Amino acid sequence: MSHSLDSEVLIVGAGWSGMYALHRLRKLGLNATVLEAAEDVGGTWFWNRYPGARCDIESLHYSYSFDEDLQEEWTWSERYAAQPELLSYARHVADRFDLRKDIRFGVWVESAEFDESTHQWTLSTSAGQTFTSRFLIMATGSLSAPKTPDIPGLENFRGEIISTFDWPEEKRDFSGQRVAVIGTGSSGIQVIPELAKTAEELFIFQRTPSYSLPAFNRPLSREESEEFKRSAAQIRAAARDSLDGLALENSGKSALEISAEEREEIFSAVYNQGSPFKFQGIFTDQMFQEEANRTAADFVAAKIAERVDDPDIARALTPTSYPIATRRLCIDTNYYETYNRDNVTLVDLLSDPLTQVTEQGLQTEAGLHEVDIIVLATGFDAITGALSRIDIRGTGGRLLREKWADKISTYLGLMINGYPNLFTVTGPLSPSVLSNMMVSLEHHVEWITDCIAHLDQQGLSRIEASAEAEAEWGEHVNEVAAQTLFPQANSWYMGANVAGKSRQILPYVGGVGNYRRRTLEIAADGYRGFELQSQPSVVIAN
Ligand code: FAD
Ligand code: N01
Repeated sequence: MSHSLDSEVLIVGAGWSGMYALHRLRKLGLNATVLEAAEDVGGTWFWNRYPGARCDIESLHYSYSFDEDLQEEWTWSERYAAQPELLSYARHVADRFDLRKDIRFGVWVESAEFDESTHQWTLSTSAGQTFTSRFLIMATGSLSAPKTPDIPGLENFRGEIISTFDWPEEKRDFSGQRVAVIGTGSSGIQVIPELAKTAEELFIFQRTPSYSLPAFNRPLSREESEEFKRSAAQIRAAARDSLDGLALENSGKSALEISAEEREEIFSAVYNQGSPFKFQGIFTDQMFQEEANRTAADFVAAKIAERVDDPDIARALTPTSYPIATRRLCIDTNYYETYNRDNVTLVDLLSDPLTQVTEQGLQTEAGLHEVDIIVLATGFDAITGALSRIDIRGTGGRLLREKWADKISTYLGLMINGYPNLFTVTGPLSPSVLSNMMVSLEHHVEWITDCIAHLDQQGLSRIEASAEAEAEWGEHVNEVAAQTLFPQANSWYMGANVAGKSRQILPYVGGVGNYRRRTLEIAADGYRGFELQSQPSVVIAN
């Protein structure tokens, strides 16, 4: 029996992951099509256009490494690039590798169904189109499904509601406006100082405070860029072999086995470099030992107190309910200083809870805050949300979100038992968001595309993670996390920010280098833990 297919491989998403997957599949001689909801490439950097949006990993490192010419010809203007520059880079990559001709934009994938008799996936879109392929790569992003905040009465608000995730494309002027921001995670922390510059009044509704370090962002000099490019091969290799996809030094010391003076000196030096990843790992025991972690938390708390004039506001801005960096350590430009402005008010929802949104504004127990605009910086259904909101049906027609209702499980964050031929880029239980994503997603794309090419060469066309391998990987992920402080926080890393979601560690904390070696060994060992089969004959349609 033969079947007609639209593509050998369908890729959902045209962010960094989907773009690179398309490029690499073409190089391997495979036919691929990308389906993307947005009207252009860029993913995260297409959608999150709010003022102040920047990367928190230095641009030089947060860029593709797979093509030396691309690396050579692109020059970043700032240490931490802003969203417009990151989007220009994505567009440049799309043009340079002529990617757009195989990307269908404005296509929202609603469902995906595996046919056991043909070993094919069929995708349906919101416009009623269907696409068929042998392999499906979900490059749908870890932070691309915005959370619907559970705020009573939001629908009654008469003014405008803007989300940081889907910021309007046209430039907005907030002068003369009373603006509320709900949420003080990384997005809130970046947008708040920008809005404060022009808004007549800015009210910040904070439930859980974040720890944030100053970015010390600055223009990048030509010399720095050239120096990076000269050493790029070594830097990139070290990053791939590192804990977090960044070739960062740590002190090699325990925070508790040195004098308070020496500890302070080391913290100060790293703090002044403006690198949150470096700060959180500067001492070997910081993420493992509460007392060691507290030394870092105390150091940052003292900095918050220095940056904020009013001690009561500083206190309210200082986290107390979780170890530092077990929720994302943020990076900012003038965030805490913004609270010293006359037009800015912090509303601490822990002491003055939000009761409802009314037509005029936000009602807390203490009173009504009348505003013209509400900015939602309320976060994402992270890591699994982009997959769970699609009706993905695997063997036996089982919906993926149902499989994941009680426990989120994958094998290596690359494949899921019951969902043959479906690969996830930076999927749950892989290092993903706890790393330089560029390093992690390049590795996943290379692993996945090599796997597809291998199956092709061997005349195989069905691959599925075994239930045993998936269970063992899940146990390993939890065991490694249990040695750290991460499980102590109600974070999105733990799935704790979405009601009803399984509470478990979602990124793999065992390190990028270790993880990479393990996945490569598994592939070299004949894809250990995966079941491979041959298939019915398939004809590719033109
Ligand atoms: P995405 O960029 O999220 O792209 C996924 C794409 O899939 C999107 O374009 C989306 O429209 C599309 N898609 C999803 N579902 C569907 C569907 N059903 N149908 C059709 N299309 C669909 N990481 C870092 O390492 N460093 C940083 O500095 C950093 N900064 C960040 C800043 C912000 C504001 C955010 C939100 C995230 C940041 N991240 C950062 C994480 C960031 O998401 C990744 O670095 C990276 O951009 C992920 O690329 P991706 O291609 O895997 O996913
Ligand atoms: O989302 P978040 P984000 N009522 O989940 C609050 C990356 N990123 O978009 O924790 C009141 O961190 C919520 O409070 P609480 C980065 O990986 C990077 O800011 O639920 N408040 C929290 O304060 C980051 O970690 C950058 O108590 C409500 C906030 O909303 C990830 O994306 C920039 C609420 C959400 O914070 C997500 O960051 C931006 C409610 N009902 C994003 N619901 C860089 O710097 C939620 N909140 C590179």
